[in-house]
Amino acid sequence: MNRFIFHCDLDCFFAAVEIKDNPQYKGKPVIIGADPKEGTGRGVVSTCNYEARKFGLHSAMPISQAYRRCPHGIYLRPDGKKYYKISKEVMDILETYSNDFQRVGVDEAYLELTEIVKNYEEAEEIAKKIQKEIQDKISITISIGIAPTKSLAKIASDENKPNGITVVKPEKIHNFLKDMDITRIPGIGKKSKVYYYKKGIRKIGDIINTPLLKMIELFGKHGKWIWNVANGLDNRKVKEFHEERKSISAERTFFTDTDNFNEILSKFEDINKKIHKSIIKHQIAYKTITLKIRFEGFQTYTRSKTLPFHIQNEKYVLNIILQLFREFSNNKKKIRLVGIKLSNLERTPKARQTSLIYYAST
Ligand code: TTP
Ligand code: MG
Repeated sequence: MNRFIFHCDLDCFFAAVEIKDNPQYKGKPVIIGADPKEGTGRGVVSTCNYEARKFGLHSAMPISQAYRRCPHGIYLRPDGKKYYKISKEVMDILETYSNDFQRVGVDEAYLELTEIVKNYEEAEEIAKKIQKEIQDKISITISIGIAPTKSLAKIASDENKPNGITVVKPEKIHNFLKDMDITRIPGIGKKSKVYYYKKGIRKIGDIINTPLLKMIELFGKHGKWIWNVANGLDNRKVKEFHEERKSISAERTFFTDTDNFNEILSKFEDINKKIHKSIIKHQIAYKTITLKIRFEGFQTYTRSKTLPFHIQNEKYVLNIILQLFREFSNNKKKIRLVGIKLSNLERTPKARQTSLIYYAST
């Protein structure tokens, strides 16, 4: 089945926000980063707009070097809070285009529209709508790559920046990739490139023309992965939270150590509510529930229960926590901190809203 995956990446993000807030900077080179101190400053460029890139400036370049190349540029310090707020506004818009949404960084996200559009033409129309909505509401531009896999969509969004849309149909993958330098594949940086270059692999076409077994023999697991990427074989799903995320947890320290059960119960309820807000928002289910408890004197214990399958049920978690807590009820010491952790996560819109009755016997 054909998949329609979008990778959306804002253009020169930090700089774009500053230009939107200060229209007088438009058309001038704008550099966000450390203070250049007229060429003697330390630190690096965070990002710069496309006008500044014409002078060879780029992210991570020493700010002193940037200043030498472009002394007439507008140099600004980054304002993380402001960028985070705008990032959230953009993500809130993107999220409305599909349930399969995954934010991957401050300015990039994947969307899967496989069940929403019928062909790449329709997909492109939606990409135009996304660009327009972000331009109209937030006044910044975004580039979008559309392809049958996540890795190809990411390569595509970078192809036609700024404000570009690049569509890679399955039958065009080979043509699209063959002349690109291998560093266009996410995960091949300046260091690993040297390794591939030495063996004569410079263009993505060289990967496509090398048999898979040869790639594995030469480069091991990583060789296999990039061979798959280059051949359009990457079946990773678009998830709502980072694949690396292993657990969701929260803990609270009491203002003064306590052995008052009602106080302890109310803390568990608070923590549980907080965690479930995020659990529900991101449609995550969990299998393992862990209680953490710290007594005065800092002895800390954890106790877990793993269920037979994934659930999403706030009341049930509280019951398990109280069950696990019973073991400590005779402890004479006062409690300093309590926490709850949910792990063994799975992203699922169908997270089972199980009833307590079902679990009454477990
Ligand atoms: P990127 O998406 O890599 O860069 P960009 O949005 O500025 O430019 P492009 O149009 O090529 O996408 O990173 C997003 C933001 O992250 C960027 O605006 C600033 C920040 N950043 C750094 O602070 N340091 C870095 O080295 C990089 C790469 C990014
Ligand atoms: Mg970007």
